[in-house]
Amino acid sequence: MRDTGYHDEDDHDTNYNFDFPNFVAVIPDWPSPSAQQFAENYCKQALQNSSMSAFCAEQGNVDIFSTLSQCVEDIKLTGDPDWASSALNTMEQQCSSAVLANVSMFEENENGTLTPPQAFVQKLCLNQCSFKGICADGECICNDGWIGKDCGVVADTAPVVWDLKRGGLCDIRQRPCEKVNVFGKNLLKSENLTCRVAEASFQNGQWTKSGISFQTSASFESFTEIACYLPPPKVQPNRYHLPGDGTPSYGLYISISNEGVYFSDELLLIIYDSVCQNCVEDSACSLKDGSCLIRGYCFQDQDSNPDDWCQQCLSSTNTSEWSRREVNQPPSILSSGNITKVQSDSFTVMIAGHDPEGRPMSFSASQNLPHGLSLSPDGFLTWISHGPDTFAMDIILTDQCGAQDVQAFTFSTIPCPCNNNGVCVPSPGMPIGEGHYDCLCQPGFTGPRCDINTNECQSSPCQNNGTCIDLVNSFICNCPVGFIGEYCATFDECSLNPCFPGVQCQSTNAGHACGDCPPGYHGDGMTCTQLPSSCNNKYHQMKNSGELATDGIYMIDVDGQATPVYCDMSRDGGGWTLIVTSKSMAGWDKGNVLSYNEGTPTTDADYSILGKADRIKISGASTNVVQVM
Ligand SMILES: [Ca+2]
Ligand SMILES: [Ca+2]
Repeated sequence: MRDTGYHDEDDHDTNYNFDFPNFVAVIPDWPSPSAQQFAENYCKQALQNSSMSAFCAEQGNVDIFSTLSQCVEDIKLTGDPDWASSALNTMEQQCSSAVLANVSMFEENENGTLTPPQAFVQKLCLNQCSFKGICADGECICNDGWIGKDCGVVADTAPVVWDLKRGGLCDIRQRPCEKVNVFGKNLLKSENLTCRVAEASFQNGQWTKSGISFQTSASFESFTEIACYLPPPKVQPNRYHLPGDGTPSYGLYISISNEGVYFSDELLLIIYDSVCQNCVEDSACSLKDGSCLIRGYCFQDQDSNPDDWCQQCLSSTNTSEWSRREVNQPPSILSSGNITKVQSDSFTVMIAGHDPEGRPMSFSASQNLPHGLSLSPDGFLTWISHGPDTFAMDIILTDQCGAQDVQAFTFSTIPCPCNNNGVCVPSPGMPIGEGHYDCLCQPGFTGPRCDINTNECQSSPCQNNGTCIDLVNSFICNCPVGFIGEYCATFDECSLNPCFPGVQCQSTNAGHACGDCPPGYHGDGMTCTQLPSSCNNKYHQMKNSGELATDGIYMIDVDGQATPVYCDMSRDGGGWTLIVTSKSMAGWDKGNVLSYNEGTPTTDADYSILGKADRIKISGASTNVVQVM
């Protein structure tokens, strides 16, 4: 199977334009009267031999005499009796068209379908069997010595060839050169149609077969044209990168055979690369001016070495080897040589470069870079925060062919311009490495450089005429008398002096809380009353204030401590302080006899404040301080 992508077709050729004004048709005379007589006899004989002519004459739809005169005229013009078939074919085509157009002549077959008349169909034979056979049921039966579908080929003879298409030259730049058409005669549409190919090289002034012959497939194009399929061409311009040498041009001897036995003469096909080869039929190919032939591959002047752009074909210098590229512009570094940052910053900046020819480039530094600075070959320069503060070096940009640009670079560190511990951050949208920084301020500061203390009193946060004092990221309210709280929002109940004089007042969300009453006083802090020092004192206080003193528990002051005691206010004039009650013998011991159940004075159960008796007695202002029941 052939590759369907094959395009070695005629449409690759430029059209040939006839030069009409200079074209003059020449109609020849008969060379002799006998030649005219021969032609007339030949054409009559051809008409008689034609299986169709009698049938068509009967139908009356063709002019047999006109066909005869056209036949004679063709032979006169060409001088070749083979042209008799042209007039006969024309006549038969007219006859066929007329018969096939006249449905009334059609016959019904066994399937009931109308078909052209059998008498007509049986007389249709290719090329009138070349007058070398008879037509039977549409097939030629050839005379002895003639073969082929139209009996047009002499049996057991080789085809005769006279030319290859395009003069036997195939330029690999124009077409794939995988096919060549051979012109000739005695060509047979045979299953065994074969081409034979043998490589040739130009030696000792002529093309000589240099390889073995082998057969390739062929296709029948017409009775005068055969297409031969060729092995893959050795001229392959795009394989320079592969090992081994290439082939700029070579020859192929081509011959054809109808049946694979009798081969025609050989015709030479030259396949070549027109980039560096001048080839003409049958001569050696020569090197074109302005080209190079390197390792067997063709290159034009200025062409680059596919493996190394820095080399090119300079035919004026060397046509067989690469020359160093004539013109190579150096690249240039486009970035500024000053790179600046604050100490704390780290960044990667791309150094821009340009090569006029757009060839690959690489960046390098003129010296070893200190820790913290790095430069990649594609121009990415990284400088990290703990790198050097200042540094200077040359940066070199080298193109593929070694041409260079050198630029001095200085790296410098600037102080961070942010005040009050503001943090430097790169300014968004600004080029990196040019010292553009914004400040990220600590809370409480603002301004481009964080030098403005934000006024937190701006919103007048203090209520009730409190005075706001601005601090860093905060404020204090100095509250007027009567108000407390962060915002002076709470009324200060203590300002109304709700507590007993000398008792501490504590403002709370719920109101206020008073502290303990002073020593010698008893109460909740708001109200404190001075305690008597004995029941006797209490008796007289009550008596003096007109109160009725009854027996019961009262608070008295013992050594500055409020202490509950039982006072007998009725017996023997009243004002007796109960010291001991003993109802049982159990429970008493040496340890508790001085103070037994002293918090719960009672006359009904065991109780003792003997340990305090002396002090109560001393403080008692008058008599009857101790009663033991
Ligand atoms: Ca360059
Ligand atoms: Ca502030």
